[in-house]
Amino acid sequence: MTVESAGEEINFDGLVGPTHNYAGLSEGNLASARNADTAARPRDAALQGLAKMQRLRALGLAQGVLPPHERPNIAWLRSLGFSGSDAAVWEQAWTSEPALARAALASSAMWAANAATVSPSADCADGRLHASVANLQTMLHRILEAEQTERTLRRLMPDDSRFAVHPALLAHDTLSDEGAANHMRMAASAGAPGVEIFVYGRAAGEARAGFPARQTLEACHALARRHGLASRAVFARQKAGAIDAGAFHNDVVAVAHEHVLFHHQDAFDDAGALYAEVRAKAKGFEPVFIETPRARVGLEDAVSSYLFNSQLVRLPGAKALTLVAPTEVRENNRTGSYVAELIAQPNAAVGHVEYVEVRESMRNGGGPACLRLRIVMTPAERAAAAQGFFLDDALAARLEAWIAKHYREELAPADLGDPALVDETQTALDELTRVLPLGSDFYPFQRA
Ligand code: SUG
Repeated sequence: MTVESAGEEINFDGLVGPTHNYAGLSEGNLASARNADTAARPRDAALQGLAKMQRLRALGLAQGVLPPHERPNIAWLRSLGFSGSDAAVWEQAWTSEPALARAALASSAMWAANAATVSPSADCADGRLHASVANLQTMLHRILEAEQTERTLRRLMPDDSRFAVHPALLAHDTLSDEGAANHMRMAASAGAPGVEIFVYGRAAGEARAGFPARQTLEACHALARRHGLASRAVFARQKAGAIDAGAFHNDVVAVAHEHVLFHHQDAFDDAGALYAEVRAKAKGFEPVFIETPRARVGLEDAVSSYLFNSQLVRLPGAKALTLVAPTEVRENNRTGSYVAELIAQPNAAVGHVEYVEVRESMRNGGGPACLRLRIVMTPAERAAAAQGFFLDDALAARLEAWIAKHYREELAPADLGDPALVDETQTALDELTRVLPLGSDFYPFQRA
């Protein structure tokens, strides 16, 4: 193995927060709308996420974990004029401004694919690993994540000589950015220099009917410039019909790893042009494009099963890639049989499937791939990163005990305004700052 190909992809999953609930906040996300105002199970949700992380570790992959954010977001509610004790702030907000209160409660930071866009050092002009926090400006509840996410990534990657953590782009419609959910990378191996594909739904100023297009071309350009990608960057437009069918992020209809891009026929406006540009820029590998025909799997089945929101990974020593798919794919006859056929082909690029259960997250439109942020690190970068974010059995056991101790079994719509939630979640998060290397001033309530 050459030095430059020694990098390893590490999945950093967002830990589901104690206020996981279904508030129907995301227009264009069909699962979020369908399950609005139903009861959520925060403890199960967090345990399902942790079990998925442990499963990938058991398969031989490196795994990290990112902390939930403080919710309800009391500091933000105070900035809107609510006052008194934290519990009083929450109670007043819930009764007088339910739309704002719901945004302040969302546990959406769990979908770490939206935390940032990450370029491995092998791709970046200055030889550092670059990460740009996403502004998530399309949805009110998500725009609140950027500041805390930046804090997290700086804790994880503290050494400026190796890591460049960029703050979010200005939160404006022109620079709308949803992070790695609209970014794919192809390379001979995870650590080798690659081609980075930025997928956008619209250019700034373009009028669009239908569901919101959350990523602009201008944001993609800015990220590629900041990261110093030069000619490694490729820009592809998402098909409007995919967005309107519920693919609010590209990772609902496409996923790439190493030399393989697996996507739905209706994912991109011009798949042919994308293939040609990737082929022209690919160094040291022959790209493999697996396009799923709409006649075989319609967009509706792709979106409801989350077939493409799978993780594509290479297990140690494996010749072919493995698809880590949600169990909903197996439960749908069309997607289940399609995957069975795909992996049975001779010399299949994707040769194995592992089904994982993340049902609570799926009910809000977050599959296995939404829950993770991929960061390729060289051995030296990994050594320079904060070690306490890497999952091992001891940390998993501590997190499991922490979840069991602090998380409610159920959060029904009628429970959400409960002022006791504030103290409960702050106590839990305060304890978490001693389980993960966050420090005693990580959360806003700790600094108040
Ligand atoms: O932004 N759902 C998230 C799901 C994000 C999935 N991420 C990726 N595709 N990478 C969203 O729409 C729903 C919250 C609610 O309705 O309670 C929500 O925010």
